Amino acid sequence: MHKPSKKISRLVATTAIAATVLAAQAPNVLAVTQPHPDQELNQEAVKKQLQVEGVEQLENGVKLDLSSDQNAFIRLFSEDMAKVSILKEGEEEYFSEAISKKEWDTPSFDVSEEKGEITLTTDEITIKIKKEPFGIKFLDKEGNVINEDYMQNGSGYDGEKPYVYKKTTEDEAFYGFGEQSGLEVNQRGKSIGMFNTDAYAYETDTKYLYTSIPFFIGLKDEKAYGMFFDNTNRSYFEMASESDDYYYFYADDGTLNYYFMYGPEIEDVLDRYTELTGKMDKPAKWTLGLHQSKWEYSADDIERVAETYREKEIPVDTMHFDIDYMDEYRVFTWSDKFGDDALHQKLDDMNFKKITINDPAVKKDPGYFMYDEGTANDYWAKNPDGSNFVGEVWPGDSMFPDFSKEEVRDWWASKHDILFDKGIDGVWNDMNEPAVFDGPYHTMPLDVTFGEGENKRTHEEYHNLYGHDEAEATYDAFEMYKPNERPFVLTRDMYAGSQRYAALWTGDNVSEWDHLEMSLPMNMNVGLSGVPFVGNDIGGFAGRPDAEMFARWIEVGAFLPFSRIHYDSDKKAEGKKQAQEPWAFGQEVEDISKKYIEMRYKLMPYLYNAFIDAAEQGTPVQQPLVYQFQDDENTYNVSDQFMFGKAMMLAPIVEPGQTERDVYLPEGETWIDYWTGEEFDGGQTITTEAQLDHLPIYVKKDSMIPTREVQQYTGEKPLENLVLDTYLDEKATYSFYEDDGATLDYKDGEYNVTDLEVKRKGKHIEFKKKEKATGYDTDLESYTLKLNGEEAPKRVRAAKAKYKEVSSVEEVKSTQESFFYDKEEQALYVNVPADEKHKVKIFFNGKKK
Ligand code: MIG
Repeated sequence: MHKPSKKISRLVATTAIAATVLAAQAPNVLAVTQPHPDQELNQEAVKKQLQVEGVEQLENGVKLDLSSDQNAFIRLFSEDMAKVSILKEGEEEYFSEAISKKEWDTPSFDVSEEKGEITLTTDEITIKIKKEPFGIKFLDKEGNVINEDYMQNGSGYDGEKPYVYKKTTEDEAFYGFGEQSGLEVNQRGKSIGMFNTDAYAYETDTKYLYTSIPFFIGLKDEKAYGMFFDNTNRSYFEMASESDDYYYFYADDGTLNYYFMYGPEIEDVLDRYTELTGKMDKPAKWTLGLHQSKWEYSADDIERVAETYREKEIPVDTMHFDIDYMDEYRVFTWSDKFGDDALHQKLDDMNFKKITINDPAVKKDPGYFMYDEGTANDYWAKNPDGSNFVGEVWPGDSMFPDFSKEEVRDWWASKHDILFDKGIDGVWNDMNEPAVFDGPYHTMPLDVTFGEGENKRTHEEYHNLYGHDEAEATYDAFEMYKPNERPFVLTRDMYAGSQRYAALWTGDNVSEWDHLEMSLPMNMNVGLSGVPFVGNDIGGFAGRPDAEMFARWIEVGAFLPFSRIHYDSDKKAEGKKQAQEPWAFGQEVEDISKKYIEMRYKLMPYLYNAFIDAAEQGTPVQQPLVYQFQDDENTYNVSDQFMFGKAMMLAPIVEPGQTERDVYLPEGETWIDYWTGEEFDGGQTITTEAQLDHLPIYVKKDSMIPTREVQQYTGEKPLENLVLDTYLDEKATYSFYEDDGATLDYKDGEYNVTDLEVKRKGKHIEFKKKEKATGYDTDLESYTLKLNGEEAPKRVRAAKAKYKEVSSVEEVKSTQESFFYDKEEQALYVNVPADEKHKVKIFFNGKKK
């Protein structure tokens, strides 16, 4: 397999030192924490194999009587997805909170049995179940084996631990697994653990991070399948880490059940997985703008930073309020300065959106309404003896809401008017591992309990769901108080399915080069785990970047799905007072920041549409190359390049002192250097220069990228002119979605979809559009078709109407039925009225290009 060469001086040692220094300064609260030691499987136990002793056909699959008093249920949820459950006597089939769709229409299928093998066949997959020993094989309709049990060990329980062994071969790649450290996108060879952990200043080899998504994609022979191990306990994935012949996954406890879904396209796997676990909502547009944040901004700082953005005309939408806004860290309270209406008014007047952090822990403080109400109603997590669990977090001794109870979630949601009444637009959930400073391994003891009666669960089982349920409660607050607004919840902790409620930021990263590098594969794998809305603290949270690092980071940061500059309090920054706003590093870096942030705002229609795909099909916004190019094996291990939406590929510099890098251009496309217009064939590695202000970007030929004029904040100006930045070979198309970007009115059909097409037809080029949905009252007056790399035209017309030639880009945008040819740029601009009924034809002098 090809791997683009890298000249890396990895700063692992430096990061380790930085983390230790930072941790040493405030040992109790900031130590890099790890959960209790990993539990391993007993190798003797997993050799014991199960036998099938009886078969019963079910409405949607089969039930098998297994030896050792176990039962297996293999159910078909669709023609390409099956759920496998292996249960001990008396246990019921299980759905965790991850699952948003439980009822599926059973696909038509056949069952047969011969030669000790049971076969289930749908139109898309075949499942073969071997009876002695018990083992499962999934095949595609051509009979290729897609995935099969590793028969030496198979699947079952080692005591309380459910496990599954699968066969693999050296060429199989693995992606997904939620939020993972490391510099590689392909997770093959790794030992992965899932136990939500407050991992302040984590490193490239930290095993446990904040979020657990026990889902992955296997890719072999260019065919992809998904595997979702729905078990909320701490789980482990040994991905060919011990042998190239097998991988296995298991959990500390709980039931054995997994979903297998077949692609063969990665795209289809994700679409199906997010049908099962839910898709993200269409986001409010403002959430896609830039966010600015710092722990320990004073109220004055917030105002001053907001003003400076506007003065310097660097686009930004949102200021974040970190924990200091509260009255001594009591959740749902405001301290005088931060609660001052004048501050909120000023921010509102400058058209800022505002997000407040919120922590789960409630100060143990009789007389404080949250404590009193929660105590009176019995809302807290409990010790095994039934008393309330108390643990230390920011407010000191605290209680932990039992978010597993609907009643508690409703109560929590109902308190958000305290934030919303100040005009807060979004809520940021932190510390929801939950982090407990004085608890074992920085969280609660595993025997703390949640729920009651039948629903009672230990912390051990519930741990990875705590953040998920808090996110749901927060999401519910929007439904309660802002019923026609699109919610925005940002969370640090997720389980599978949390994308239904929240966006994810990847916690307390560090201002180190390898963190910038690591952010790429990390986000790409989060995206391949059903969570498109992800970002990392730009510039790094812990520590402080230097000018070069910040410049390179903002170049990537401007293209993150969730784009926020956020940094640690000065106390912990090793004495450095270096600030992390775009202007804090001198003029050059300010200019670079502005250039790329403006580019994000220009690309807003394209970015918003990428998010529409995310909401409708589970499509990641920041994609690894393999997502679109799974037929090109050379993409499988490319970890430092990514697709930003469908058409743009970014190859950032993520190492110090570098001014050039190698770029792999996937096969099957022609690639255009976004800055120079130079064309390259796909299927090769090129070397490109990249001075400090230069982010290498390549566009797929035959693509159309909708852009608009820059705004200082989203919603500053109506979208009246849409520029279709087009790179044409034969035919470029775009299906443009538009709605108000803020409310839920799209659910009542208030949206537009316009299919746009530009086609080369011999000596002329034709532009046409077709309205597919017209429910939204658009402000759009015209399209500016920008054709890159074309000759000067002879004439442009639509039916009988002749478009007139004008002499500048400004003029072409302000007139209609006009065109302008920019000789230097070799770009042709044609302004087409939005209500143009006819095809627009562009004629050239010369021969067909
Ligand atoms: O124990 O609220 O990850 O973004 O600034 C630290 C203060 C608590 C951790 C979050 C970080 C936030 C910080 N929080």
